[in-house]
Amino acid sequence: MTVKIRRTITRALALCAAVAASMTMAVTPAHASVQVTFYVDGVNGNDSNPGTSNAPFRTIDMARQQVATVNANMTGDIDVNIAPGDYYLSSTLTFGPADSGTNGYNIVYQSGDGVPGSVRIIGGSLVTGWQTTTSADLANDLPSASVGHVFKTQLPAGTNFNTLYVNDNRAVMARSKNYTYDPRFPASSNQFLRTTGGDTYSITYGSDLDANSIQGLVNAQSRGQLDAQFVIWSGYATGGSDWYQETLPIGNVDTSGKRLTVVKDAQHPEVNRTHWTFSSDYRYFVQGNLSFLDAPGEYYLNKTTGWLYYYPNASEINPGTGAINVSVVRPTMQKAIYFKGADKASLSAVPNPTQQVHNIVLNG
Ligand SMILES: [Ca+2]
Repeated sequence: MTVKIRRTITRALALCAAVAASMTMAVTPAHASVQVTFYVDGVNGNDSNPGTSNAPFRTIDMARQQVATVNANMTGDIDVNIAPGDYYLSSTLTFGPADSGTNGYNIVYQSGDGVPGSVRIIGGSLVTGWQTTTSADLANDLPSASVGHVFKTQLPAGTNFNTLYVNDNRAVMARSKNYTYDPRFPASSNQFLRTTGGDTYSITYGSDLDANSIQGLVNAQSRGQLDAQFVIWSGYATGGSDWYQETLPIGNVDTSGKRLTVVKDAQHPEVNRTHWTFSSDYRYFVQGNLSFLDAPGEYYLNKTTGWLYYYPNASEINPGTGAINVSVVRPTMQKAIYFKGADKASLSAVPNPTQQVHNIVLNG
């Protein structure tokens, strides 16, 4: 029966379902009597509702708050049935000691339909408002061949994230050379550039870094919007050590010396200082500049202006309207769910169980 149900869920959810199923087996005790059940429905609910099946809450956090008003002396489990769907959090869902079960009973947060993976709690927000790029974007260093193919949308200025999810997969930060994937050699088959020299804080580039990419870096620097990085296989200069890679923010572009220098902190010279001294023939690529955005699957976020650019694959375009047709999620927090007990009085103090988080079950 379980297998049959799972076939109805999408491939993207399969991993979540598998993880949730294993969690369920590991942590769910024999179900005790139920003291009360609250209901959450992210579409039809309202946080001013009482949280009944006919009048559910909208958010999981409101259910958490209500649970904390009735869990002081529990007479059975408290269930929170969450309707299937995506729950985009506006802030980290945090459980403290006061959210714990008491008298040995559990607070059980579970998918309302009992199908593992049908409820997805997402620490990000949907990106909408896409528009096509035009020749006007050439002034922002969009490559001319990408005009019209790349879409863009305005996020709040100062928005800062380092990964983007498109249809549940991580998109590629715009880079040069372009990303290629070979399952036989997932790291070493990537296209790369080669350094011509360097030291512990910088590398020098050769003619394999194209003029358009260099110009894009220079322009970003002159605008005060340089947020690119170089990613370097720093273990050995030639071959080997594909597992050893560093991503270093570029603080200065010097075209006369053909040098990319990392962001340095005078008070903390260890920051961004590589473990090895760079020299010639190190493999690397650069990422994080609009001038690098020339391949489907790449994105670029200008962290100063908040403009986000994405180059969709052909399958991500509505053939009838030409509009972009993807689910894009940007991370908005580092932690989606957080179980936070009180700090101990000192490192050697014995933990106080009443100040720990306990008897909370996430089921499915
Ligand atoms: Ca590229």
